[in-house]
Amino acid sequence: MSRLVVVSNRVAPIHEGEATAGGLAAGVMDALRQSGGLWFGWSGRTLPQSVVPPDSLTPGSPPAVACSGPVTLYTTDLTQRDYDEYYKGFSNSTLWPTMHYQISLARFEHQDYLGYQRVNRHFAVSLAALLKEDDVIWVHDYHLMLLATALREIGVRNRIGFFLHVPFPASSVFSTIPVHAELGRGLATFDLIGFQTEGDQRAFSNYMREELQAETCPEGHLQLGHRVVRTGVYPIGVEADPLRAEAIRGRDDPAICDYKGRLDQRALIMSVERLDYSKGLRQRFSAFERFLVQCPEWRRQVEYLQIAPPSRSDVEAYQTIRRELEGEAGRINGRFAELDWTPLRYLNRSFPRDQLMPLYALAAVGLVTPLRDGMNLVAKEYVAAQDPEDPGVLILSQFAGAARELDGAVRVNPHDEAGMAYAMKIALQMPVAEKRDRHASMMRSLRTNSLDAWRDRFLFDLRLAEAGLSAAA
Ligand code: GDG
Repeated sequence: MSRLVVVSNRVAPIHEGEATAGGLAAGVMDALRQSGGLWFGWSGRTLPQSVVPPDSLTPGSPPAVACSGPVTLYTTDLTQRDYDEYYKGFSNSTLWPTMHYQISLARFEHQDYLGYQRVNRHFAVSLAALLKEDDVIWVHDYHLMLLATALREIGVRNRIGFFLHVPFPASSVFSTIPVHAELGRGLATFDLIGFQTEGDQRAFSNYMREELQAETCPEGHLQLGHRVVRTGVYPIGVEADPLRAEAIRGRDDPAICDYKGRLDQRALIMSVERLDYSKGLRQRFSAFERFLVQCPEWRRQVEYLQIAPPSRSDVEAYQTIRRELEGEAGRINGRFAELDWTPLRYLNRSFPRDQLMPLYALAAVGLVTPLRDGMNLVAKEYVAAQDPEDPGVLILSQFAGAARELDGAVRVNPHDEAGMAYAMKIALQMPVAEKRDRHASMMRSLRTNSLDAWRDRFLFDLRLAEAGLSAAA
């Protein structure tokens, strides 16, 4: 079997149990541990410009190596300028907001795009030095849309697949990016492009037809010039049984026992995510406030725990949302708290995974209400961690990719604060028999769309795809 080579912006922390607050790292590391292989990405270090050759291309420079069981990690450094232009600039200030329909937050600077092209080329050159002839290359996410083009330009002939973890937006939204056509053609250079949902796949096909004049071939693939562009839907999953086992093990953790004692029979509503404007925290805080106003009988009976580790904190939009949430949390607690009750516990830090799972299991309600989300692994982890005999209720945004599969969730529109407040009431009052039915149905879907299934189905299709050796027209 050919070796698997995974490429993503960052590689996960090497040691098991180290907190990673990102879905890609969690999913890819678990998937790679099973199959073994090589994982290449940025080390997280930035070097001052002065120690790096002028355009930061360092062909042949050996990247650092580390091993974690069957997974070998190779990393490369970036310069401060690479970081500012490629990562903070084009990836996280142009692409991320646009892919999540937040075009009013998107900023485009041509210089940033040049940095994005440069780092994609830098990744290609460093990676090429590590490749064997029959390696299968699996590239992850929006930071690396130009990587296949860059690899083909330097003569790499291996199969190259791409998986987009975030949504692919409507054509009219994606085309607001001034260089959208180069990105579209860059994506079309991969031998297989994987999406989280059929909606994302459809949006991409529409974009390719409307903006790049691609055509649909009789077999259903897209044709762009002479290239056949293959796409597929591969919803990322979780491994349910280990998560439940972790939830059970963690029940005896002193911190968890202590917290359970302090909850004192109150129902726990819980949310976890990176502090990101796409996750709908502001709307959720307002919905919780509405719930407390409209259901005074639940005051003192409930606590809302929001875990939100800071993310991308040097991007302005993230500083703004953080300030707003701190203000809102203080205001809501100021309005409703009693001497012996704080309604909203807002924690700006990450938790080790072995504490997160028992906390999920403790929560009567898992509140997952992103404005847009490629999939949302927290929703799936919450379901997996529950006791099947007495499960909690998942409240889930209709705009999370996971909503396609998790039909037992109470579905909400995250822009409808009154609707979310009502959903909290319904969830807290739900009879146990209904909770069990809903949970069982969601567990069936978790088992069908497991993490292993995600990896195996993508790689099966990629191995079948022919390596297209020319760049897209
Ligand atoms: C992207 C897409 C897609 C969070 N806080 C802590 C912590 N986490 C872990 C969660 C979960 C992961 O991070 C978050 O994954 P999500 O899927 O919810 O969201 P993104 O980070 O935005 O991920 C997303 C995903 O990629 C995979 O394709 O689903 O749509 O945006 O695993 O548990 N983990 C620990 N401490 C924390 O405080 N240990």
